[in-house]
Amino acid sequence: MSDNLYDLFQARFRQYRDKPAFILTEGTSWSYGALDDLAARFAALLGTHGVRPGDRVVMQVDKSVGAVACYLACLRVGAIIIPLNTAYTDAEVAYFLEDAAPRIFICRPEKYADFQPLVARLGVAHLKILGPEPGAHWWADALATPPQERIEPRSKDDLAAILYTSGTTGKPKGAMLSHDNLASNALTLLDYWAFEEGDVLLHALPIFHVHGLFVALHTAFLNGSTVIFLEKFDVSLVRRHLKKATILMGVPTFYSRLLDDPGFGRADCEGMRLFISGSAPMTAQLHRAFEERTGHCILERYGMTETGMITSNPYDGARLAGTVGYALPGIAVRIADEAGTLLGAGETGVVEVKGPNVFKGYWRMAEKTAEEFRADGYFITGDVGHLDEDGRLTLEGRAKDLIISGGLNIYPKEIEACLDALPGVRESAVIGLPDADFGEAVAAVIVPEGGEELSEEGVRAAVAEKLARFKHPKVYYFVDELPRNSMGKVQKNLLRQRYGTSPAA
Ligand code: MCA
Ligand code: AMP
Repeated sequence: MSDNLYDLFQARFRQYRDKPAFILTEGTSWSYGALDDLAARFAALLGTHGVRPGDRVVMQVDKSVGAVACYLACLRVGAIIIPLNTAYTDAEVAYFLEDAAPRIFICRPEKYADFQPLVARLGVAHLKILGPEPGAHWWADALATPPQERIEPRSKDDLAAILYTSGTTGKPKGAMLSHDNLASNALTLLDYWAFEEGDVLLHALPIFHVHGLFVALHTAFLNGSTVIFLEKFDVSLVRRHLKKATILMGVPTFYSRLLDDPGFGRADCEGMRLFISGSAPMTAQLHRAFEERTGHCILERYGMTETGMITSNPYDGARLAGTVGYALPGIAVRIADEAGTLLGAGETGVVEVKGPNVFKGYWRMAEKTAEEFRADGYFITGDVGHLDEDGRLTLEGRAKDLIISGGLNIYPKEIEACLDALPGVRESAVIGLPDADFGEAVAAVIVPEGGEELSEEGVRAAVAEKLARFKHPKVYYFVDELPRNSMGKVQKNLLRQRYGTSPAA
């Protein structure tokens, strides 16, 4: 018996052959049968390009049905998909290609020429182009290739995907996710969130992260649900399509932006069954304001790239603002102090998790992997919180130096390394400041070299070459020195206090 995740999908795709899998904004639709066929054609194409089970396929492309089909094709042939954020700069992409050593890199049409020399230098066998339209490049090649029906047998622990997450060291780590990691989490959520016949998912998330690619699409596929597939989140687009949907999954910024539109309200949500939020903390205030305006109580859940979804508020039962609910069935959650001593109900510590959802380690980083697991197999999340007597989890902060902006993780260390390398910068500290739209916004505090004239414009331009736009500091402060404790460690809490209420932030 094979444990290939695609076998699970295909059973549903065949059952719902003629039903729309995707409806695009301009009205085009793709049936489940057509999606299965397209995935089989891309699978054949991967095969003719020498992709074998275990090979990596890196993809940095815009959101499209073709991109989803490429992902599904990788599952079919047992290749490991590595989706990359389209915001990553060429310098960032170079790191991922070098680390992942893929057989194929699939890029956007406009980036082909830029990537050719890089791919040649790194020895990546093929550079392919995938645009959002079916008629060209790799997508057209797939349509011209006879489908390959075979689905490569996989065992539970075989890898399906590697998703890069940055780290406190500043060096991105590839979280290795197996077929069973993905399948077990999707089946659990399908049941826990009570997916039902007739559910329609409004999909406005990017498809290069766990939230948009796995949580949202996998549950929809396993339910045979139609997905209204938006290019990106946009308030008016969402409002236009919400009336035809029953489920929306989003980051808190989606919900605060909807509320910022005074016209948004109950009438938009008439057919809706469920609003789900995650990837970043949702304030209790936002949760309540949404319920007051729409009559819908958002279901908040908590997860990580390394683990998929860990806890969720209940579908039936109290969805409490400011809490992330209970450990999902089959998943164990506990709280421990930094030394690993277990803490009791009500005591605050680091969240640890164990279960079939937990990843297989970081790609080619055995030491780093070992550091983040306890001897009894629990993964140390780095999130700080407490459990109630009845097992409900409330998150209170993070032990890791991490900023979450609009649902995207940003590690200060990576930006500090970039700033510190600039001429004229003696040192820097990067912090997250409260932001009404993104939850947190990146701020950089820079100490220039003595006597140097440092222009903010120059620093911004230099950063733009190296780092993806969402990581760019929204605000810069230039100071003579950074506050340090007696151990010499920069006191970021003091910086957050000092600048947290600044009008510039
Ligand atoms: C865009 N910008 C951002 C962000 N997004 N800056 C900081 N944080 C961001 N998240 C930049 C843009 O480059 C632009 O820069 C400026 O901010 C304003 O862009 P805007 O048009 O407002 O942004 P947008 O294109 O509307 O995007 C905002 C967004 C998007 C819709 C919130 O970031 C988004 O879809 N976020 C979801 C991310 C996600 O899927 N996270 C799940 C991770 P400039 O003005 O300089 O041009 S998975 C996960 O966390 C775990 C598993 C979990 O639990 O789910
Ligand atoms: P990522 O590495 O992108 O998978 O982000 C995972 C991190 O997002 C977690 O470690 C948490 O810090 C955060 N996160 C996810 N969901 C929630 C939530 N509902 N509330 C607070 N933080 C969350």
